[in-house]
Amino acid sequence: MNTAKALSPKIRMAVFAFLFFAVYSIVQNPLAYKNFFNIAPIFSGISDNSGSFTVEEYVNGSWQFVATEKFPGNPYPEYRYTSRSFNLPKPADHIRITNNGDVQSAHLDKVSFGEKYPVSIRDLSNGADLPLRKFKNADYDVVDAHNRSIEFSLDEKVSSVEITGVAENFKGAPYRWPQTGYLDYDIGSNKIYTYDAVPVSSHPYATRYAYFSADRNNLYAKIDWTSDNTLDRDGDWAEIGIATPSGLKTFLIEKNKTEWGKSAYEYTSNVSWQHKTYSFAIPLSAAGVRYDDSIQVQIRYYGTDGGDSGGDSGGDSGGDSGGDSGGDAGGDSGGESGGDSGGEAGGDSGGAADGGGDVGGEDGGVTPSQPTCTFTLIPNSLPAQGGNVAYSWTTTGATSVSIDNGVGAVTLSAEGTIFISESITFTLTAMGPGGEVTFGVGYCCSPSPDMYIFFNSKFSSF
Ligand SMILES: [Ca+2]
Ligand SMILES: [Ca+2]
Repeated sequence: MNTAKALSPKIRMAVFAFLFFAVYSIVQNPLAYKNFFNIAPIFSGISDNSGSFTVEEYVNGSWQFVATEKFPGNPYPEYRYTSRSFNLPKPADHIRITNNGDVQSAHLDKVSFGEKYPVSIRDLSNGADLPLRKFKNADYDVVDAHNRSIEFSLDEKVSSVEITGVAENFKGAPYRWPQTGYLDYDIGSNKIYTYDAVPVSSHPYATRYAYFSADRNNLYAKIDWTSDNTLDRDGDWAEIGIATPSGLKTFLIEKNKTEWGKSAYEYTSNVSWQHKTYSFAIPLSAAGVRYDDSIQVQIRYYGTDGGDSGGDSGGDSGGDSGGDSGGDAGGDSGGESGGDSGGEAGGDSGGAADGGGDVGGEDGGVTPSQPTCTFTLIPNSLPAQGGNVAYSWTTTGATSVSIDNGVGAVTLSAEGTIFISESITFTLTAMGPGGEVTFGVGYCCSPSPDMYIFFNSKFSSF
């Protein structure tokens, strides 16, 4: 089984399910524990965290193999990507660089040919011409190269190519801003918040900004997530949680959830590279708050740009903003695919479980509520040799809960501990009258030396 397959969303969810099952099983039946570890090696391929690019050149009427090399990500504060030079056996004016999907993510930052520049760069997977400027500098302004062949055409022959990029599996957990507690906001004021957590994934480190404002109808928030320089087709999302007397209300934006705003992949004045932004417009009535109220807010973010939730939290810089946070929603989200399982889970804190959180707030009245699933794994990272993990899951609106890959039904909620010693993901599906939700989470990607919690689905409980 190749790594890409092992890490496809379905499989990740499936593995996640295993974890829960395993934990549950240990409590209920020691034999199941054995079964769990009999299954676990299926996913051992995940531990090889870096993927490769293959270079080919067009000579004598056909494509000729030049080399295949790994392009691992580097730890902060190093430059996050890898640079490699390749000599072409024969001078050529067409060069092709391919990632074969051997990992979850691959990006190219710079491709150069000595002093010569390509006249066109084409993504052969869809025939699209790619912007030449993105390849000129190693500046984190990147193009998605995952499972793609990209062809570089020059108007004269060259004898070498230098590639700067990264191919790797996802790492890191969703960010929580602030790490604990809330941001304080007076509805109607213009306020800027900043956040400075270092990505665990190989995304560039940069201060993130959130601009809050409001009018009599809506709360506006533009989140400038400067560190997410990747336009990932699946999995990028941002969520705002507002503390209210009746509990935390959450508002999620991702590809198929645009009720509360839109995402964009754009340039802003805060960093030089293209990156993700999210523009929220949340009706005050939907949040159950009023103009002039003082509220408390949290922000969640995941964009394959993932954090170590044990890290530092962002500060509340509290400046007055110019109020540009209005509804200037960008429009990249049309290019992102769904992968929306609707699942919810608690995050990095033990008390996160709050299965009742309703993301949408679109109460249909007569139709039963979609089930929700909340679960927690603690801690957020494990040493390479593994460690004990506390798990728990709860569901609401579910009449049955199952874990796939032949595991079958489990209880509607459970908790316990389990020893994890390798990268693994678990998937749980909760079914009820209102539908079904699936959620996956696990530990993944242990290049050196730790494993980090990996989520393949958003969670809406704070
Ligand atoms: Ca670049
Ligand atoms: Ca991203």
